[in-house]
Amino acid sequence: MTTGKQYVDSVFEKVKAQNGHEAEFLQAVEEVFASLVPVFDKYPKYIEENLLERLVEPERIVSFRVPWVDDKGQVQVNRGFRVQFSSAIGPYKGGLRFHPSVNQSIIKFLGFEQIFKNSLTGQPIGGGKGGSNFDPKGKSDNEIMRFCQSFMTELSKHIGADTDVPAGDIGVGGREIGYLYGYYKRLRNEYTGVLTGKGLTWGGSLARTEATGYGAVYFAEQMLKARGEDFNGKVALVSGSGNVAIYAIEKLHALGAKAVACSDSSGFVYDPDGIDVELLKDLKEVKRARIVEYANARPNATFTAAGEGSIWDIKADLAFPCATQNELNEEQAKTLVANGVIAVSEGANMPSTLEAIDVFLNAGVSFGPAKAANAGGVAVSALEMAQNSGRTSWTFEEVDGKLYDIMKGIYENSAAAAKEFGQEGNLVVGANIAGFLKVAEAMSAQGIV
Ligand code: NDP
Ligand code: 2IT
Repeated sequence: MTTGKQYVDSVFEKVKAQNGHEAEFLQAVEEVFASLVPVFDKYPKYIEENLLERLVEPERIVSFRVPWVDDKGQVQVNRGFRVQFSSAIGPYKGGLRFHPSVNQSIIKFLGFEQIFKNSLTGQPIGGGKGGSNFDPKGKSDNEIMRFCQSFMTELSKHIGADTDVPAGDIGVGGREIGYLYGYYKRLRNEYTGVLTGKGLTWGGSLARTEATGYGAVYFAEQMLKARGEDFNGKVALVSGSGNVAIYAIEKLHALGAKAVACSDSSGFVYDPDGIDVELLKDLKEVKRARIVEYANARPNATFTAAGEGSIWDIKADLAFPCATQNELNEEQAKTLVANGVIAVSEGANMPSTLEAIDVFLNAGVSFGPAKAANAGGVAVSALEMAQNSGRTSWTFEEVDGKLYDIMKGIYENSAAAAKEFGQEGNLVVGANIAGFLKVAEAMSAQGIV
């Protein structure tokens, strides 16, 4: 009889052979696969159904040309993607990322993670992701609009409120969702919940903007509670200064912690008085400024340029990596541990390297993996879909209350799965298993598709 380990290893060998050049995708797959070995020992029928090899192959990948004209009249070309990874438990759901680093490996890793994350939310949403290597930095609003319209011209052929519902991610916020939505509506003559993260006057949900950051803090609150701790007086580091970081900082302050640092790709700021969230919002959401401007505006804040130091060198109790993948490595994890960090909650997708995760787990740090800790954003996206379908809208308190309950539920289910499969306290294993089981049951019931 094939053991769980033999099966998982053999599928991983095939995945490596076929996707050897996709480093980020392989990293995400390796972490999940390692967790699932005991699941296949317990449910050998999933081996017979070759469920893992089916799950790790995207149902569909669309890659397309995005031509657009810049303000100088020059023709530009970017590459667009949509990876429709798994529709086992609902329509494909996941964000769009606009960043020069975007390639098929990045979108596949994000889409793969999204399957398990979306399952963990308890909402009926499958996994997908998309984006482009377009760089929004320094572009005018008109250039952004023309790019979004060209991108949607092709994307519109593949999405739909019951098929695939994109949202934002790095480089895609309210402005971009607006341009994308307007163009979808024009092309289709349909007013439908085809995107989430919409504005409040045209079908958006209250608390969606805040959801990912707030959710990562609600998740951390559960981890702290399990150790008999709370946020009072705790010092936190939050990397990034975009959508996720800003609202993580806001909620940390509301719950009694003090976030003293944040960053962007140019460097980080340290503000011993606590990050001024209103100033940060004005600089990042309104002025689209660089983070050095924060330090220029605050008497005690300092700026350190990227490459001249790391945000993770600052002494703190809590760390919230909220910028991008692989932004926290083994050495930095060791520094955080040496400086007394007790909990890490991943607001970004795959921000910690596999080696960094091992450092945290071995040191007894409470570690909230991305697919659990940052699931609040997509969870509220699913609530936005529900409101759109019901042609209704809920209050901020109602949505925030549901978000809180969902994050608490994800923590509890992940902790319970870890315990059941012999890895108590390991939320990486717990989240992977809990997310997988629901998808596996659905796939098994639906036959070989
Ligand atoms: P934003 O575009 O709003 O902000 C991204 C932030 O991360 C910016 O401060 C950006 O700095 C920084 N950043 C991006 N790429 C890099 C890089 N290569 N090196 C250093 N810094 C970088 O994105 P979000 O806040 O929405 O997303 C942040 C993370 O959270 C991503 O991993 C995303 O996938 C994840 N996430 C987002 C959700 C959402 O609802 N928005 C939901 C769940 C996860 P700069 O401006 O200099 O590029
Ligand atoms: O990574 C993510 O979960 C997101 N970028 C949010 C996806 C969504 O559909 O709201």
